Amino acid sequence: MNASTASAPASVGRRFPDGFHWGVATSAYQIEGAWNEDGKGESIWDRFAHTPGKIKNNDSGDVANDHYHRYQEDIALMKSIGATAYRFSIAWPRIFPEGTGQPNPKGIGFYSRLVDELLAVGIEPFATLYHWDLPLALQDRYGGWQSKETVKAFADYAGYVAGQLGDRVKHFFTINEFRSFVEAGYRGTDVQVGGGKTIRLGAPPELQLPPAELNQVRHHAVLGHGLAVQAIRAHGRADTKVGFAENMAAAVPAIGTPEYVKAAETATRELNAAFLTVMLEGRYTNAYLADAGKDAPKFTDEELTTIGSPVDFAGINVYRPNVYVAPSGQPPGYRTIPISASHPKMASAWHIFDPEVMYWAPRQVTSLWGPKPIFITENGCAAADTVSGDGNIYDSDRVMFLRACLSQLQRATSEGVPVHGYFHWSAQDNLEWLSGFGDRFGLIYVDFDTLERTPKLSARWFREAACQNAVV
Ligand code: GBH
Repeated sequence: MNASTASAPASVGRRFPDGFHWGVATSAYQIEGAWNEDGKGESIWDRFAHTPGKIKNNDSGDVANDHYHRYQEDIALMKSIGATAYRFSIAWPRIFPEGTGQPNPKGIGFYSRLVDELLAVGIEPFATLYHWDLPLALQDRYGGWQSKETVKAFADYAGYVAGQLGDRVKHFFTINEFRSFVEAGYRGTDVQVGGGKTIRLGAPPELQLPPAELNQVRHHAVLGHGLAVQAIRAHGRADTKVGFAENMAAAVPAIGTPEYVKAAETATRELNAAFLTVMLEGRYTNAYLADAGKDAPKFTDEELTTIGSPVDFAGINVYRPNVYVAPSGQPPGYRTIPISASHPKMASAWHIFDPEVMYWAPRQVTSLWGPKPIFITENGCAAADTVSGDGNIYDSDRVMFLRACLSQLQRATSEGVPVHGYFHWSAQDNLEWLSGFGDRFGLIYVDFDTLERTPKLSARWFREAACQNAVV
């Protein structure tokens, strides 16, 4: 090796396309606190968290990161770690405390100030309209997403927000993780964690619906998305862009040959039939309808057209492979391979580790549904972060995870897969739903006694990568 090669930056040749967004992501309930301030209504998560025993250590989002009061400090921190984009969510019950009716000016006022502050420091705002904190009134009155009343209320709320913020927010995500909130809230999800073991995830409203009713809730969720797309287009501006942020079930080919790759694409299309696939195709797959039989959702052609309303981009949250796939001569043309008991994992029980999913997931979205812009709306991991004697948090496992995942994402962009940005989950440690404050996902460490924030080693990595627009 000559001197000039030895001193060349390691990132040469591993760059992302020009204009790539380096973002961080959060959600309202997980960081804001101020759960009953400035006229905010109660959400299903407020009620759930206030019920003893539901969340680990009885933690709640009552105060959380107190971001509602510290948003300026938090934006300055994001800037300091190199973020050029920020994906936040809007708490529906701040805007419409009862889900419908008169908007609460103080609610929209908070997000308006947040957006102004982001733009002032040069961070591009990306807003998610639904990250699971449904107004409790809609749950109590209509059974939440079991009813089309909730679907309609969501579209009205989405249109209102687009009208208020559309002059400054150019990218809206309708709903975060259809698959997660529907399956955990209305079915009670079993997740494969390797070695044939499963864990059960839950969420409000904690229902275990029979198949026909469950399929109807799934249908209402994507219908809500479609109506919201239309409402956002009607009330936004000419340059408003809209899409979804879905936790797609990702099928990874066990071996990288054309037969396996094809089988994995087929699997991804079918495993996402009720959510991603119907939103991008405007139809349910034949296999989905045949499998559901008499329990298939009730729908009209017009509803399918609404669900398939053209989006400007596809947002995908990518954490883990859901299945490994091999080809099969029998329908459906693929078979799934069990995940080994000793498969590498990150700290969360569900978090099977395989960075290749960051290559296959966006590639499959492109090969199955054509070259539309893609955002990785979430990727990240929990880690056992501790503050060391010198005050630093050396999260070397998260750095490993980031470098591995972004190497695979860069592989995808270098082959022409149109990924326009990456949002790390999360900007800061926050309320990890049922796991409370124990599962830390942040680039920035939060001491939940003092609320002091400290960037971790991974934040340093992120800043370098963002600055060089490359894997470092
Ligand atoms: C995301 O999903 C959320 O959007 C975010 O709020 C959360 O804090 C973050 O991830 C970290 O957990 O998807 O089939 O592999 C949250 C919950 C949904 C992640 C279910 C684990 C396991 C089943 N998740 N998932 S699967």
